[in-house]
Amino acid sequence: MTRQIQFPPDFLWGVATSSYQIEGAAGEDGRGESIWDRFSHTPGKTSNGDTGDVACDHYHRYADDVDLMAALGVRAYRFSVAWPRLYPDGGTRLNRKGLDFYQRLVDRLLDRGVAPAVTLYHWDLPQALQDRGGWTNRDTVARFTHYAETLYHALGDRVGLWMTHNEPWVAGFLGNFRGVHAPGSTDLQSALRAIHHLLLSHGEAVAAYRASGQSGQIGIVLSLHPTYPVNDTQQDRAAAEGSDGYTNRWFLDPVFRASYPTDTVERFQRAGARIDFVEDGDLATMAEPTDFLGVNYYFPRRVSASGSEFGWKVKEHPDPGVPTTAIGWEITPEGLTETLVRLRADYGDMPFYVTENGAPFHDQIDPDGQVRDPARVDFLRRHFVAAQQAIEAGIDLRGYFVWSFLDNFEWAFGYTPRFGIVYVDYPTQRRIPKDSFRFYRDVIAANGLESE
Ligand code: IFM
Repeated sequence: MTRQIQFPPDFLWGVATSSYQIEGAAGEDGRGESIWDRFSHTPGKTSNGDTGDVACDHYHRYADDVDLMAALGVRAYRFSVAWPRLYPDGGTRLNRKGLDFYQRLVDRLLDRGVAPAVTLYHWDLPQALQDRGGWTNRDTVARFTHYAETLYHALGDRVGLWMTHNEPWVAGFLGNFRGVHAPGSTDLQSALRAIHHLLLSHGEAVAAYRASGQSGQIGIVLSLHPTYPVNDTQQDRAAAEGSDGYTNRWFLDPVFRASYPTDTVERFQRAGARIDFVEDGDLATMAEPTDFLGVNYYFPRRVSASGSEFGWKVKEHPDPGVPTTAIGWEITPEGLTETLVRLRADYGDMPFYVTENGAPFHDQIDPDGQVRDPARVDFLRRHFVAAQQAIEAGIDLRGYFVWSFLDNFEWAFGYTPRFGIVYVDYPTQRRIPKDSFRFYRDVIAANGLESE
């Protein structure tokens, strides 16, 4: 039996991207080098040696891209600003041409009836700052606040939705501990220090937004994963709790409780780390009140006890028969509902946005020129239903941003995984809306969908 499900009348349907993944124009108009330029140009760091030098050439094609968003009917577009376009050497010398690009983009969006939603940091730190220690250097916090203030001043009259950081777990742990993202270091102590400064800069940037007198909303975006024990044993349940501390609570607790989770602190200390970077007042700053939480949801983690560094092991491959995306991520829409319900239970009632959700599949152009992506349509349909179930459970979910508008540079995976609802033919830069684009357009137009 099917039934029509509806979303609240002012639900903010959107799409999301980030600067380094789509803009290209890496050396244009005075843009400085970012840590992702350096990392992707280092042999062996990305699939096929792919870089963001050209990406989707959005820097030049933004006007047409915005027109396509308007045709989709989205009410908002979440994009990030490339810090090294504004401050090429990471200091205080503003590169006007870099800022002008975002002025043009915001104007175009508003002209086409799409609300801009700005992420301040989606991982492209100026390399000049990395040369001075990057996020492990406390001074980067002040540099970030200054950069944020420039944007509030320049765009604050037209941008009503701001996000300080995107997924500090990825920037912090994948970039500084696992070494698979920029800047590529592999030291737990550096990662914890970097994360502390990322979260501190979040709090400082929120305070600076309030001080700017702007009346929009500001929050942070976290990548959150429900963690399940592989077996229902005491050991695996403890392992899942440990992994939850590492993945989720290490970020949620500082932002919403002004503390680091004690059990996770102890685990990191047992692995040799020192929590010696917290200064007086830091925890209060990190918990500066925000207007919403942005949730990026992709997949759950299944965890078992092991003798590894922290005492747990995340299952790398789902069991045979469990549906996955093209890069092996388990597809579990109910994990989204569960995440939102858990957040309210543990951190209180607050407005939420799903700031990213989407999936990579092996898309191709059919002989008739169309791109058919039924797996993505099904993925989105089931996750929209999961979001609506959260709303039915009383969660204050305000909007949903599909990742991603365009196929783009998927970091260490390069261009092979395609996440877009618009196919990008990289040799020609032609945009081809996929079936999922039309499906999403219809959902937005109806402000709902049919569910089984
Ligand atoms: O492409 C990334 C994005 O930059 C951050 N969130 C997850 C996406 C898919 O991996």
